[in-house]
Amino acid sequence: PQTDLTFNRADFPDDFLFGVATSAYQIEGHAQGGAGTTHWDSFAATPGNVVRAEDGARACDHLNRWEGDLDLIRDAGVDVYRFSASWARVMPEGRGAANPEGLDFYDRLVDGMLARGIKPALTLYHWELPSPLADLGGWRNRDMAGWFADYTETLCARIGDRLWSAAPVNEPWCVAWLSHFYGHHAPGMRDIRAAARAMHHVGLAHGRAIQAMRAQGMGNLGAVCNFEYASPVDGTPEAIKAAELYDGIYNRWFLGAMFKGEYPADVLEGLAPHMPQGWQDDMATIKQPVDWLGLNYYTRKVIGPAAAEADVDGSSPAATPWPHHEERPGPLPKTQMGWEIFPQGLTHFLTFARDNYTGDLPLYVTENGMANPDVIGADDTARIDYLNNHVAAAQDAMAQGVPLKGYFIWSLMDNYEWSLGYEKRFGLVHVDFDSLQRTPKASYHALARALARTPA
Ligand code: PNW
Repeated sequence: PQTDLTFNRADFPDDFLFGVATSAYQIEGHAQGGAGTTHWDSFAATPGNVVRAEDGARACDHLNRWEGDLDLIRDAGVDVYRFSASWARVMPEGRGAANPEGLDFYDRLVDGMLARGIKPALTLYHWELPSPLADLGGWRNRDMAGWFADYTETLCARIGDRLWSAAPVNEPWCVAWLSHFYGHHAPGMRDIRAAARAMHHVGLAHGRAIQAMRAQGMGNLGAVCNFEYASPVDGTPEAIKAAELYDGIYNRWFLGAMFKGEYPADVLEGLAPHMPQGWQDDMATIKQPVDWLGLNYYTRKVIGPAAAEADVDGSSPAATPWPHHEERPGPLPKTQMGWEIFPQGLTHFLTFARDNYTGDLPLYVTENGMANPDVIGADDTARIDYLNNHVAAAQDAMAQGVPLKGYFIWSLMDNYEWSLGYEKRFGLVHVDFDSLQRTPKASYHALARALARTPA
């Protein structure tokens, strides 16, 4: 194990950017500042959905501690901060009147970044859907695209002039599939029809938001998708087919829509009966020109065909009429999330995106990092190893000509890890969730040293 990061700024082109990432609901403290309730508040309150039914009501209290948090980003020598805004903080009902306190907060936050020499990279939607819109069907409802474009316009009218970059939706796969097919995230549905609709409407919302920001004259607009390498459990045709389908849903659906205006045929074959009427007419809107693609990458999954008789009570996706797959235990070392560590997957997806979808377009790794148990001080070597191995994997892709322009670590600080609550710690900075005190970990100090080493 290494106790220091093995890379330097000098190993990268002068304009290569290093960043850290967070999201609104995971850090801000959602019960404060006039934000409306979201589907994550109600999902978390329903027993069985979230570990210890924890929610984001207080989280890291970033709403009141943002200045110190921005100081931490600056002091690590980080170039760019990928943050998100909460729709329900900006528009408590999801539509109509804006919350002045919410707009003021993001306005101050952006100015605070600029004052510290940090580039602001906005994500408009990182999963906290205003409850009134969830009650109208949320992502199952086609009207979401228009409501999202209106929210985008309202927020960007206030802060769009000072952003370095903006992206509409964090990880469309999580918004659609993880939340409506697996039921692991709000709204916790397990329904192929809901999932298919969400898979389409979230893409449409992306396209409409890009159009809205272009109309305001904004530039450097991108898309942020997540990727998981799918390894078949064995060489049987069934396992290979299951892994290909997993790959199609996860890694090819949104890239196909956003960059080619078409869905992958192998996935569409199963989803077509569940798609909303007239979806074909939306493909031109989804395929908006963007200025960059962001890839979030953490792990691979070992995939096999599902056991035929699994979960006949209808309580799990295995019972839905869909040619599904099943996750199998993998042999590689794992993080605190139980996720296998597989850096080669990052090289794969960077070259895969370039070769099949994005060509010369700038790419960013917009999230990468690992959860490591709650230990402050020196014992953060697993995270340092993880970062070393993944940065090296990104450099492999660059050596193959991939136009990678930056790398963001998830996350600045420990935060609300969704259905796994506060126990999974992704932060470079430790947060004590009683006192809310921040303590930089060994990985934070290592990053500060790596970024201080300037190109000759
Ligand atoms: C990403 N999965 O989420 C998110 O963008 C972050 O908000 C999150 O904290 C981070 O990764 C770490 O989990 C994911 O179950 C959450 O496959 C879950 C999955 C994938 C991505």
